[in-house]
Amino acid sequence: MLTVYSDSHRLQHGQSELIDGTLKPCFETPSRADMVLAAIRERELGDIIHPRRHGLDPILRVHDADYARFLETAWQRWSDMGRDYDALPKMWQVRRLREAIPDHVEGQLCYYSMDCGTPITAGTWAAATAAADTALTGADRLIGGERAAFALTRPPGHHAAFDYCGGYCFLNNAAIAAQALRDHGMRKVAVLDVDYHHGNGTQDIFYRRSDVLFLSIHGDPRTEYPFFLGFADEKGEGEGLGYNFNFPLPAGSCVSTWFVALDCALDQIARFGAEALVVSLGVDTYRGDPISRFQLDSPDFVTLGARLAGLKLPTLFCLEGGYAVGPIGTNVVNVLAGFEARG
Ligand code: OKS
Ligand code: ZN
Repeated sequence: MLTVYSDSHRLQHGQSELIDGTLKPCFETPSRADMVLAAIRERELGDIIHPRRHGLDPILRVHDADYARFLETAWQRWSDMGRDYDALPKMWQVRRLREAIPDHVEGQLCYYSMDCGTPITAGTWAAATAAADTALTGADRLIGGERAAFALTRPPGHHAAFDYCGGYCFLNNAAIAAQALRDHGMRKVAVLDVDYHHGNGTQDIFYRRSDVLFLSIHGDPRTEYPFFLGFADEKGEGEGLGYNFNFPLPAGSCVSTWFVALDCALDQIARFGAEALVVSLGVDTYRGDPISRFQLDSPDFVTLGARLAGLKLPTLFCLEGGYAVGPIGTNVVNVLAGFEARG
Protein backbone atom coordinates (compact mmCIF):
# COMPACT_ATOMS: atom_id res chain seq x y z
CA MET A 1 0.00 0.00 0.00
CA LEU A 2 1.10 3.53 -0.76
CA THR A 3 2.00 5.77 2.20
CA VAL A 4 1.91 9.58 2.15
CA TYR A 5 4.26 11.12 4.69
CA SER A 6 5.80 14.51 5.45
CA ASP A 7 8.60 15.32 7.90
CA SER A 8 6.71 18.54 8.68
CA HIS A 9 4.73 16.64 11.33
CA ARG A 10 7.77 17.27 13.55
CA LEU A 11 6.88 20.98 13.66
CA GLN A 12 4.09 20.08 16.09
CA HIS A 13 5.78 19.11 19.33
CA GLY A 14 3.79 20.52 22.22
CA GLN A 15 5.37 20.71 25.64
CA SER A 16 2.47 19.91 27.90
CA GLU A 17 -1.22 19.17 28.23
CA LEU A 18 -3.53 19.32 31.21
CA ILE A 19 -4.38 15.76 32.20
CA ASP A 20 -5.59 14.31 35.51
CA GLY A 21 -5.25 17.73 37.11
CA THR A 22 -1.62 18.36 36.23
CA LEU A 23 0.40 19.60 33.29
CA LYS A 24 2.06 16.53 31.80
CA PRO A 25 4.25 16.01 28.74
CA CYS A 26 2.06 15.67 25.63
CA PHE A 27 1.06 12.13 24.70
CA GLU A 28 0.77 13.20 21.08
CA THR A 29 4.49 13.25 20.14
CA PRO A 30 6.58 13.25 16.94
CA SER A 31 7.95 9.83 17.95
CA ARG A 32 4.52 8.34 17.19
CA ALA A 33 4.85 9.09 13.49
CA ASP A 34 8.52 8.06 13.50
CA MET A 35 7.57 4.64 14.84
CA VAL A 36 4.81 4.18 12.26
CA LEU A 37 7.13 5.19 9.42
CA ALA A 38 9.84 2.82 10.68
CA ALA A 39 7.38 -0.08 10.75
CA ILE A 40 6.19 0.71 7.22
CA ARG A 41 9.78 0.57 5.98
CA GLU A 42 10.61 -2.55 7.94
CA ARG A 43 7.56 -4.46 6.74
CA GLU A 44 8.03 -3.16 3.17
CA LEU A 45 4.43 -2.03 2.92
CA GLY A 46 5.05 -0.11 -0.30
CA ASP A 47 6.13 3.25 -1.69
CA ILE A 48 6.36 6.31 0.55
CA ILE A 49 5.62 9.64 -1.18
CA HIS A 50 5.60 13.28 -0.09
CA PRO A 51 2.36 15.23 -0.05
CA ARG A 52 1.61 17.85 -2.68
CA ARG A 53 0.53 21.28 -1.44
CA HIS A 54 -3.17 21.92 -1.95
CA GLY A 55 -3.51 25.37 -0.40
CA LEU A 56 -6.34 26.65 1.74
CA ASP A 57 -9.34 26.00 -0.53
CA PRO A 58 -9.91 22.29 0.29
CA ILE A 59 -9.49 23.11 4.01
CA LEU A 60 -12.12 25.84 3.84
CA ARG A 61 -14.59 23.36 2.31
CA VAL A 62 -15.05 21.94 5.83
CA HIS A 63 -13.60 24.57 8.19
CA ASP A 64 -14.67 28.10 9.10
CA ALA A 65 -12.44 30.74 7.47
CA ASP A 66 -12.12 32.79 10.68
CA TYR A 67 -11.10 29.66 12.59
CA ALA A 68 -8.45 28.82 9.97
CA ARG A 69 -7.12 32.39 10.12
CA PHE A 70 -6.96 32.13 13.90
CA LEU A 71 -4.90 28.92 13.68
CA GLU A 72 -2.61 30.48 11.10
CA THR A 73 -1.90 33.63 13.15
CA ALA A 74 -2.33 32.49 16.77
CA TRP A 75 1.30 31.65 17.52
CA GLN A 76 2.64 34.93 16.13
CA ARG A 77 0.10 36.95 18.11
CA TRP A 78 0.82 34.90 21.24
CA SER A 79 4.59 35.30 20.94
CA ASP A 80 4.16 39.03 20.21
CA MET A 81 3.06 39.23 23.84
CA GLY A 82 6.51 37.99 24.82
CA ARG A 83 5.47 34.39 25.41
CA ASP A 84 7.76 31.59 24.32
CA TYR A 85 5.84 28.60 25.68
CA ASP A 86 2.84 26.73 24.23
CA ALA A 87 -0.46 28.53 23.88
CA LEU A 88 -3.17 26.77 25.90
CA PRO A 89 -6.64 28.11 26.72
CA LYS A 90 -7.57 28.81 30.32
CA MET A 91 -11.35 29.14 30.10
CA TRP A 92 -14.28 28.18 27.91
CA GLN A 93 -17.34 29.90 26.55
CA VAL A 94 -19.83 27.92 28.65
CA ARG A 95 -23.59 28.44 28.97
CA ARG A 96 -24.92 32.03 29.13
CA LEU A 97 -21.52 33.65 28.53
CA ARG A 98 -21.48 35.91 25.50
CA GLU A 99 -20.98 34.20 22.18
CA ALA A 100 -19.21 37.10 20.49
CA ILE A 101 -15.71 36.23 19.30
CA PRO A 102 -13.11 38.08 21.40
CA ASP A 103 -10.64 40.38 19.63
CA HIS A 104 -7.68 39.38 21.74
CA VAL A 105 -5.67 36.26 20.90
CA GLU A 106 -6.01 34.96 24.45
CA GLY A 107 -9.79 35.19 24.29
CA GLN A 108 -9.83 33.69 20.81
CA LEU A 109 -7.72 30.77 22.02
CA CYS A 110 -10.44 30.06 24.59
CA TYR A 111 -13.22 30.57 22.05
CA TYR A 112 -11.73 28.21 19.42
CA SER A 113 -10.54 25.40 21.76
CA MET A 114 -12.46 22.42 23.10
CA ASP A 115 -9.95 21.46 25.79
CA CYS A 116 -6.62 22.14 27.43
CA GLY A 117 -4.75 19.34 25.67
CA THR A 118 -4.16 20.91 22.29
CA PRO A 119 -1.22 23.32 22.49
CA ILE A 120 -0.62 25.78 19.68
CA THR A 121 3.11 26.12 19.03
CA ALA A 122 5.34 27.94 16.54
CA GLY A 123 5.00 25.04 14.10
CA THR A 124 1.37 24.08 14.61
CA TRP A 125 -0.03 25.69 11.47
CA ALA A 126 2.75 24.33 9.23
CA ALA A 127 2.36 20.84 10.69
CA ALA A 128 -1.45 20.86 10.55
CA THR A 129 -1.55 22.06 6.93
CA ALA A 130 1.08 19.45 5.98
CA ALA A 131 -1.15 16.79 7.57
CA ALA A 132 -4.14 18.06 5.58
CA ASP A 133 -2.00 17.94 2.41
CA THR A 134 -0.99 14.40 3.34
CA ALA A 135 -4.64 13.31 3.50
CA LEU A 136 -5.47 15.25 0.32
CA THR A 137 -2.59 13.61 -1.58
CA GLY A 138 -3.92 10.23 -0.51
CA ALA A 139 -7.39 11.25 -1.73
CA ASP A 140 -5.85 12.29 -5.08
CA ARG A 141 -4.50 8.77 -5.49
CA LEU A 142 -7.92 7.26 -4.86
CA ILE A 143 -9.42 9.60 -7.43
CA GLY A 144 -6.70 8.44 -9.80
CA GLY A 145 -7.91 4.87 -9.41
CA GLU A 146 -5.69 3.54 -6.62
CA ARG A 147 -7.40 0.92 -4.44
CA ALA A 148 -6.06 2.25 -1.13
CA ALA A 149 -3.62 4.67 0.47
CA PHE A 150 -2.35 5.43 3.95
CA ALA A 151 -2.02 9.07 4.98
CA LEU A 152 0.39 9.18 7.92
CA THR A 153 -1.29 12.25 9.38
CA ARG A 154 0.12 14.00 12.41
CA PRO A 155 -1.22 16.04 14.14
CA PRO A 156 -4.41 13.98 14.04
CA GLY A 157 -7.73 15.48 12.99
CA HIS A 158 -10.95 13.81 14.10
CA HIS A 159 -11.69 16.05 17.12
CA ALA A 160 -11.30 19.21 15.02
CA ALA A 161 -14.75 20.50 14.08
CA PHE A 162 -15.96 23.19 11.69
CA ASP A 163 -14.67 25.92 14.00
CA TYR A 164 -12.78 24.51 16.95
CA CYS A 165 -9.67 22.52 17.84
CA GLY A 166 -9.29 19.91 20.57
CA GLY A 167 -8.02 16.45 21.44
CA TYR A 168 -4.62 17.16 19.81
CA CYS A 169 -6.41 18.02 16.53
CA PHE A 170 -6.45 21.30 14.54
CA LEU A 171 -7.56 20.51 11.00
CA ASN A 172 -9.79 17.52 10.34
CA ASN A 173 -7.63 15.58 7.87
CA ALA A 174 -10.17 12.80 7.28
CA ALA A 175 -13.05 15.24 6.72
CA ILE A 176 -10.95 17.38 4.37
CA ALA A 177 -10.09 14.26 2.37
CA ALA A 178 -13.69 12.99 2.35
CA GLN A 179 -14.86 16.37 1.05
CA ALA A 180 -12.17 16.30 -1.65
CA LEU A 181 -13.39 12.87 -2.74
CA ARG A 182 -16.91 14.32 -3.01
CA ASP A 183 -15.64 17.32 -4.95
CA HIS A 184 -13.89 15.04 -7.42
CA GLY A 185 -16.91 13.01 -8.32
CA MET A 186 -17.34 10.33 -5.67
CA ARG A 187 -21.07 10.66 -5.00
CA LYS A 188 -21.25 8.95 -1.61
CA VAL A 189 -18.40 8.77 0.86
CA ALA A 190 -18.35 6.97 4.21
CA VAL A 191 -16.06 7.99 7.06
CA LEU A 192 -15.54 5.21 9.61
CA ASP A 193 -13.82 6.24 12.82
CA VAL A 194 -12.25 3.34 14.73
CA ASP A 195 -10.23 5.46 17.18
CA TYR A 196 -10.96 4.89 20.89
CA HIS A 197 -12.42 8.39 21.14
CA HIS A 198 -15.55 9.64 19.44
CA GLY A 199 -14.81 11.62 16.28
CA ASN A 200 -16.82 14.64 17.38
CA GLY A 201 -15.18 16.92 14.82
CA THR A 202 -16.02 14.75 11.84
CA GLN A 203 -19.56 14.23 13.13
CA ASP A 204 -19.95 18.00 13.52
CA ILE A 205 -18.78 18.68 9.97
CA PHE A 206 -21.11 16.19 8.26
CA TYR A 207 -24.06 16.11 10.70
CA ARG A 208 -26.54 17.79 8.34
CA ARG A 209 -25.48 15.96 5.18
CA SER A 210 -26.63 12.77 3.50
CA ASP A 211 -23.75 12.50 1.01
CA VAL A 212 -21.16 11.70 3.69
CA LEU A 213 -22.03 8.92 6.11
CA PHE A 214 -20.22 9.12 9.45
CA LEU A 215 -19.81 6.17 11.81
CA SER A 216 -17.77 5.97 15.00
CA ILE A 217 -16.99 3.11 17.40
CA HIS A 218 -15.62 4.48 20.67
CA GLY A 219 -15.50 4.50 24.45
CA ASP A 220 -18.85 5.56 25.91
CA PRO A 221 -18.83 9.35 26.42
CA ARG A 222 -20.63 8.84 29.75
CA THR A 223 -17.16 8.06 31.11
CA GLU A 224 -14.75 8.84 28.26
CA TYR A 225 -13.44 11.91 26.46
CA PRO A 226 -14.98 13.89 24.70
CA PHE A 227 -17.92 13.51 27.16
CA PHE A 228 -20.27 15.93 25.36
CA LEU A 229 -20.80 14.06 22.07
CA GLY A 230 -20.78 10.52 20.72
CA PHE A 231 -24.02 9.09 22.15
CA ALA A 232 -26.03 6.48 20.24
CA ASP A 233 -29.03 8.79 19.80
CA GLU A 234 -27.09 11.27 17.64
CA LYS A 235 -28.39 10.22 14.23
CA GLY A 236 -27.94 13.34 12.12
CA GLU A 237 -30.12 16.39 11.49
CA GLY A 238 -32.25 17.62 8.60
CA GLU A 239 -30.95 16.14 5.33
CA GLY A 240 -28.40 14.27 7.39
CA LEU A 241 -30.91 12.42 9.57
CA GLY A 242 -30.08 8.71 9.36
CA TYR A 243 -26.53 9.34 8.13
CA ASN A 244 -24.71 9.43 11.46
CA PHE A 245 -24.06 6.31 13.53
CA ASN A 246 -22.41 6.15 16.93
CA PHE A 247 -21.45 2.88 18.59
CA PRO A 248 -20.43 3.82 22.14
CA LEU A 249 -19.04 0.84 24.07
CA PRO A 250 -18.31 0.71 27.80
CA ALA A 251 -14.70 1.37 28.76
CA GLY A 252 -13.04 -2.02 29.19
CA SER A 253 -15.17 -3.72 26.51
CA CYS A 254 -13.70 -6.95 25.19
CA VAL A 255 -12.45 -7.61 21.67
CA SER A 256 -15.49 -9.61 20.54
CA THR A 257 -17.85 -6.79 21.57
CA TRP A 258 -15.75 -4.35 19.56
CA PHE A 259 -15.91 -6.53 16.45
CA VAL A 260 -19.70 -6.90 16.76
CA ALA A 261 -19.92 -3.10 16.60
CA LEU A 262 -17.55 -3.08 13.64
CA ASP A 263 -19.78 -5.53 11.76
CA CYS A 264 -22.82 -3.30 12.41
CA ALA A 265 -20.90 -0.32 11.05
CA LEU A 266 -19.73 -2.23 7.97
CA ASP A 267 -23.33 -3.31 7.26
CA GLN A 268 -24.42 0.33 7.32
CA ILE A 269 -21.63 1.37 4.96
CA ALA A 270 -22.65 -1.35 2.50
CA ARG A 271 -26.36 -0.36 2.74
CA PHE A 272 -25.47 3.29 2.17
CA GLY A 273 -23.83 2.43 -1.14
CA ALA A 274 -20.58 4.27 -0.47
CA GLU A 275 -18.29 4.80 -3.44
CA ALA A 276 -15.27 5.43 -1.23
CA LEU A 277 -14.27 4.90 2.39
CA VAL A 278 -12.15 7.09 4.64
CA VAL A 279 -10.96 5.36 7.82
CA SER A 280 -10.03 7.48 10.82
CA LEU A 281 -7.45 5.01 12.02
CA GLY A 282 -6.70 5.41 15.69
CA VAL A 283 -4.97 2.48 17.34
CA ASP A 284 -5.61 3.68 20.89
CA THR A 285 -8.06 0.76 21.08
CA TYR A 286 -4.91 -1.26 21.86
CA ARG A 287 -4.92 -2.95 25.28
CA GLY A 288 -1.66 -1.25 26.27
CA ASP A 289 -2.74 2.29 25.40
CA PRO A 290 -1.94 4.65 28.29
CA ILE A 291 -5.05 6.86 27.97
CA SER A 292 -7.71 4.44 26.65
CA ARG A 293 -9.58 1.38 27.85
CA PHE A 294 -10.33 -1.18 25.15
CA GLN A 295 -8.62 -4.56 24.80
CA LEU A 296 -7.51 -5.04 21.19
CA ASP A 297 -4.22 -6.89 20.84
CA SER A 298 -1.79 -6.47 17.96
CA PRO A 299 -3.12 -9.43 15.87
CA ASP A 300 -6.66 -8.01 16.17
CA PHE A 301 -5.55 -5.10 14.00
CA VAL A 302 -4.84 -7.54 11.16
CA THR A 303 -8.43 -8.77 11.49
CA LEU A 304 -9.68 -5.17 11.40
CA GLY A 305 -7.80 -4.51 8.16
CA ALA A 306 -9.17 -7.67 6.55
CA ARG A 307 -12.76 -6.80 7.51
CA LEU A 308 -12.39 -3.31 6.06
CA ALA A 309 -11.08 -4.79 2.81
CA GLY A 310 -14.22 -6.90 2.64
CA LEU A 311 -16.18 -3.77 1.70
CA LYS A 312 -14.30 -3.70 -1.61
CA LEU A 313 -14.16 0.10 -1.66
CA PRO A 314 -11.42 2.56 -2.55
CA THR A 315 -10.09 3.25 0.94
CA LEU A 316 -8.06 6.06 2.45
CA PHE A 317 -6.61 5.52 5.92
CA CYS A 318 -5.80 8.62 8.00
CA LEU A 319 -3.85 8.21 11.23
CA GLU A 320 -5.59 9.47 14.39
CA GLY A 321 -4.70 8.42 17.96
CA GLY A 322 -2.56 5.69 19.55
CA TYR A 323 -0.14 6.45 22.40
CA ALA A 324 1.54 3.15 23.18
CA VAL A 325 4.53 4.37 21.20
CA GLY A 326 6.50 1.09 21.19
CA PRO A 327 3.80 -1.00 19.45
CA ILE A 328 2.10 1.81 17.47
CA GLY A 329 3.98 0.95 14.26
CA THR A 330 3.14 -2.73 14.46
CA ASN A 331 -0.51 -2.00 15.19
CA VAL A 332 -0.95 0.46 12.32
CA VAL A 333 0.91 -1.67 9.78
CA ASN A 334 -1.07 -4.71 10.92
CA VAL A 335 -4.29 -2.96 9.82
CA LEU A 336 -2.82 -1.99 6.45
CA ALA A 337 -1.25 -5.41 5.85
CA GLY A 338 -4.48 -7.14 6.88
CA PHE A 339 -6.32 -4.98 4.36
CA GLU A 340 -3.89 -5.83 1.58
CA ALA A 341 -3.84 -9.55 2.32
CA ARG A 342 -7.62 -9.65 1.89
CA GLY A 343 -7.21 -7.48 -1.25
C1 OKS B 1 -6.99 16.66 27.31
C2 OKS B 1 -7.27 15.67 26.19
C3 OKS B 1 -7.36 14.24 26.68
C4 OKS B 1 -7.77 13.20 25.69
C5 OKS B 1 -7.58 13.46 24.25
C6 OKS B 1 -7.86 12.27 23.38
C7 OKS B 1 -7.09 12.32 22.11
C8 OKS B 1 -7.33 11.17 21.21
N1 OKS B 1 -5.75 16.52 27.97
N2 OKS B 1 -8.32 11.25 20.35
O1 OKS B 1 -8.57 10.30 19.46
O2 OKS B 1 -6.68 10.17 21.18
ZN1 ZN C 1 -8.17 8.66 20.39
